[in-house]
Amino acid sequence: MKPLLLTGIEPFLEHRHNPTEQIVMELDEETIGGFEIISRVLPVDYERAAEMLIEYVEQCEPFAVIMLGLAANRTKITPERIAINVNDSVEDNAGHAPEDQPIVEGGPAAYFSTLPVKKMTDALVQNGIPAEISNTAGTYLCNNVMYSVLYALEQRNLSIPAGFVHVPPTFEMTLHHSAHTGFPFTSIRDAIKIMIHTLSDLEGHAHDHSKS
Ligand code: PCA
Repeated sequence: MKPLLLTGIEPFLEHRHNPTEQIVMELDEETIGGFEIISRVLPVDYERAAEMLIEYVEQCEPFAVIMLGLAANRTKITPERIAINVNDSVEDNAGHAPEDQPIVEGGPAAYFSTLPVKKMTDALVQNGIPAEISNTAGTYLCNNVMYSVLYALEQRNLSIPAGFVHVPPTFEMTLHHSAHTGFPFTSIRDAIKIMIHTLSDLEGHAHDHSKS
């Protein structure tokens, strides 16, 4: 079966939970849309996250990579269209707070997601889940890992679809942040499954021996 690498991220800043961590662990080793889900959780650490992610890609040679992260101020599921070559943020969990730093010195200004973001968004809306494409993944860790993996895939000449999806906070999280709007956890999890299904009819991959 075709492996699909699904990553979540650990809690950060004032957030005591990161729903993406629980979602990916719940979906680990499940079969969804003909894919075997391989889940990993990334640290909120500029020096380790991208490196770990690229290592996971090399280890499991996935058909596709879907990275998930929390965007606490968003009210929809937002597949990211683009990642930019900048780290500029508040502190990560290790205390790094980069200002205006390139992720890759001399690297391209940006990479487009190679996931079918429009199709994913449309599928969510058709299933009654609020979703829209986002045109900025920010300049914090999520943008960093998305840019880094797309750069690494290009360097290695690998045409593995990869991209990032930000999810809104859950109901439970909004108990502590009344300004935010929460999503039921199960709806976020369903949304991830729906998006994975949209990858089923993408071109076969070298590691897919089950299809001609
Ligand atoms: N969201 C943050 C970092 C970790 C996460 O889940 C971001 O959007 O960069």
